[in-house]
Parts: sequence; C-alpha cells; structure tokens
Amino acid sequence: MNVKQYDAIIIGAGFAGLYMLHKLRERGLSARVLEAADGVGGVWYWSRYPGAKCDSDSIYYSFTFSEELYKKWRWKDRYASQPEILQYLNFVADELNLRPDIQLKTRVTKAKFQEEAKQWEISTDQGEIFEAKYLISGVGCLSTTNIPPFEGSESFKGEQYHTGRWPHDKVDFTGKRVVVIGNGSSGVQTMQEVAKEAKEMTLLMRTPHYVAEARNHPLSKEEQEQAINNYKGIREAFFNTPGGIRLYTTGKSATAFSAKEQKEKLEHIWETGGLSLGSVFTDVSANKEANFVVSQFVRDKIDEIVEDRDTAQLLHPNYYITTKRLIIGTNFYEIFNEDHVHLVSLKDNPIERIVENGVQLKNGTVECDVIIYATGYEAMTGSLLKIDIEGRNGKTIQEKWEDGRNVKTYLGLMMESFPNLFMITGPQSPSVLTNMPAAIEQHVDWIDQCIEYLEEKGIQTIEAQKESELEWAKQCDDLANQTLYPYTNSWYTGANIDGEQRGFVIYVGGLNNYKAICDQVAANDYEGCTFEKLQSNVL
Ligand code: NA7
Repeated sequence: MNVKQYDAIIIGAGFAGLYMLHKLRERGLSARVLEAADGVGGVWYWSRYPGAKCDSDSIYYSFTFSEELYKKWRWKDRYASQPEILQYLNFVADELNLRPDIQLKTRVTKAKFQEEAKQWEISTDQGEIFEAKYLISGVGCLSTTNIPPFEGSESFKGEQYHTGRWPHDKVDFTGKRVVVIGNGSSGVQTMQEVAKEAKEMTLLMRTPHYVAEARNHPLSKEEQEQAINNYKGIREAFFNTPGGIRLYTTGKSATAFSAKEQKEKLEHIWETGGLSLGSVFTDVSANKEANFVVSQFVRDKIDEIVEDRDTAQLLHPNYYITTKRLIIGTNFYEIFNEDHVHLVSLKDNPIERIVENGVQLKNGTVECDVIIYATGYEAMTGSLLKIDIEGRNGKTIQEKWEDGRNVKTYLGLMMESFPNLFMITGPQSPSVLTNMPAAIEQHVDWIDQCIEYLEEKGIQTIEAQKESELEWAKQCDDLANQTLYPYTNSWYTGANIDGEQRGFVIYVGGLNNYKAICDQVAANDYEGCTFEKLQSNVL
C-alpha cells in the first residue's frame, strides 16, 4: 500500500485544525488535515439547525493571531449565526491558503504508535495509510452527537433529526406537530424558530435550565469599526481573562451589595444581554449565597414572563446557575405563552419508547410528525474515544481512560503512553468554559512551540509522565471542589449520558491562569514530560 508520509497529521478542520495547520506550515513542516465532512468548519459544518448561533459575542469569536486577518472580517450580528461562522471559517481557509493541505471526506478510524519508527500510523475510512511524527487532535469537545438509545425509534413514521447532524436542506415545519427532546443551547435556539412555523410544538424536558436574554442585534457600522479598532483589547482579553472574553463584572462579591443593588445589577445584565449573569459578581460559581441571588433572579423573571403558573413552576431551574453552561436565548420563556406550545416535564413521566406516531411516555403518548433530538454530545471525550487510538505497548485510550470514566492527561494536552500525540482543547483543559477561539489559539501556540523545541533539540518523542498526570488530575479536582460545579450532574462531569458521575473533566481555574501554568511548563523545558532522542537515548 502507498503510505503517505508527513511531519504531522491533524484530525479535524474546525477552528483548531485550521490554525494548527497554519502554524505548522509556517514552521516549514509538512502537515495534512484529515476531515470527515465535505467542507471545513468542524461543529459549525454540522450544526445547521434552525436558529443555530454562537453564545459568545461575535467580535470575540474570531482568530486574533493575525491583526490583518482580524481586521479583514466584519461580523453582521452581535451573536454570529451558524451560516456566518461557516462563512468565516471558509474565509480563513482561503485567506491562509489552507485548502491544498486539507483532505475532506476522510475519517480517521485508527492511529497506532509504531515503537520502532517512533511515529504514528494513521488509517482512514478511505483505506489510506499515513505516517507522521506528530498526531494532533482537533476533534473538538462537542462533536460526537448523543442520541439516547430510545427503544423503537426506527418504528417512527415521521421525520427525526438531531440538532448536531442537521440536513443541509431547510426543514419545513409548517402545519406539523413537532416534539423537541432536550432544552440545552441547541434545543432552546431550535425551539425559538420551530415555534414560529409548527402547528404544535411540545418540549419534553428532563431538567429545566437557566436561559438568559441574548439581546442579539445587527452590528452597526460604528460597532463593527469599534471592534476592529479595539483589536489589541480583544487580543488582550483572550489571554488575560478567565473566559477569554471580556464580560461585565462588578469585580466584587454579591455580598458587597444590598438586595436592592444586587437586583439593579442583575436587571442591567438582563437588559444588556449575554453571558454576564455568571460574571456580574466574582463569587457566582463558588458561593452558594451569591449563586442563589442570581438563580432566584432568573426564576423570578420566569414567573414574570410565563403566564401559566404551573408551566412557570415547571420551568424553574433548581441547580446552581453556571454549573451547567448558561443558555442564551431570545424571548425563550415567552414562547410558552403561545397556545400551540406545550411543556411536558419528564421528571415523573419519563420517555418509555418511540412509537410509530410519536413518543410514548409513562403516562400517555405525545403524538407528532417530527421528533427533534436536541440531546447534546458525548462531550469532551466522545470524539477521541471513537477513534481506535493505540499508544505504546498496544495501550488504547479506552483502556487508559477506562472508557471515559477516569480521564488522565497532562494539562489536557498530552498523555502518558501516547508520545507526540497532542490534544487541542482536550479534557482537563479550560476549553468549554471559555470563548473557544481563545482556548484554541492558546493550545495551538503552545503545541507549536513545543514542536519547535523538539525539532531544534533533535528529540524524537515527548510524552507525559504518569506522576504529572496524577498531579494534574488532582489540581483539576481540587479547583473544581472549591466551586459549585461538582454539585450538578452535567456534561462537565460526563453525567449527561447515563446519569453516572465520572471525573471532573475541565480545568476551572480560568484560561489566564491555565496559560500561565502551560507557559511555565514550557519555560522549565517541558517539566513533567519524558523525552526520547535518536537511538532511543532517554534524555
Ligand atoms: P446540552 O447542553 O448537553 O443539552 C442536551 C439536552 O438534552 C439537555 O436538556 C438534556 O437534559 C437533554 N437530554 C439528554 N439526554 C436526554 C434523555 N435521554 N432524555 C431526555 N432529555 C435528554 O447540548 P446542546 O447541544 O444543547 O448544547 C451543547 C453546547 O453547545 C452548549 O453548552 C453550548 O456550548 C453550545 P439534562 O439537562 O441532561 O437533564
């Protein structure tokens, strides 16, 4: 078989893969991106559901590594829609002339570390084999869809869609009865649009969530220019804030304010919109009292907006706000005042099976023509675990992570037994708690510099030490335990799939602090790692 040789193989052509390719090519290395879809964009290629938008302000949802690139693009709206983000990523691919090194319609199925040659052998569903010194995963944290194994779904006579794998053609809901399962960001955004067309729309809700107002609007020419002129400020926010984005904060604990002042601050956030409900007070994610102030504010808003008392009560979230990703919506709670929109709580009435004419619950069947699964993703670990990755001595990631139940990494970037394998926004990095392009730029820059170090020193492999993985896991757990996150079952803990709490898979200390740690590790000659030089001389 014709084996193709590269310095690096990068998996995925989303934000991560595109920037990694650019960096390695600039370094003079040969690199190839392998991407399963037939276009670039990653999750933004697939998630074409109606109303799909990013929940970070668009002016921050861009690459900032190149001032020229940043200044060439103008976002249309405060929150970019999926088609606009896909357009942006295609613009980036063209501007940086990346396409010649991106291979589409190619899914990586297997990667095996070759002990003798000290390189990775990568197989694809196209029957090709690649060999590369470096294997870099840009598969994303939210890309493998979670479709709960409801019995009988094949018997359903109507249409069924998952928000993360939406068809390219517009789906027409006119005159149809639609059931939506799931009310995370995807479900909320979808429902706002589907409710405008459908004859009936029913949300089957397992857990009520907090939905903050987006206040989306077209950006005026002045706002666009302001963003462009503030390039340095945006870049500064990427790496000097916990979330890689500048959010509103009073800079004080909630307890520093009277109840009246707290309410005024929160009203201000509600009116200006966005993710700042989580940042308005410094202790929302860490202090139960502060968290209650903000949680109760949203519950009161629900009561103000939703006319039917029982529905309002069912919509009340009761976990600590921000311990699941805050959802940004536009008049979401208002749609429950419309006669054709219905809410069914699954709490005491769970889904039993899908039947030919709808969804059968414990207490009766909800008949429908369309089922939308807005049931999320096998977050953080799902996409890597799907690839058959075999490191030293035949050890697989499945074995190492005990099928995702016990994730072990160093900085969320590397793993023991998997030399020269780097993960961009892997588990145990700050990733999903941040503005993604910021987290991605930080990781790609770090990996690129690490590769420069290895190449300059003639090092063949770098690999995390077991002890540094244990230390990192402890650091992630200790930080999480100082917050309210562990109190809530969520995909941050892997508990969305089967309700079983696993390890906490995110570094919650903030991107700014995380970057400082990663930079220190690099400055200390990649402490915590083991190296092999030519002829297997361990350094
Ligand atoms: P999320 O946020 O994981 O939401 C998934 C939703 O689906 C959530 O409401 C889940 O309820 C629900 N779900 C999942 N499995 C089931 C079953 N078996 N039965 C009923 N309901 C279920 O995914 P999204 O796609 O909305 O958003 C992902 C991220 O993309 C988001 O955070 C943004 O960063 C962008 P649960 O809450 O688990 O009870």
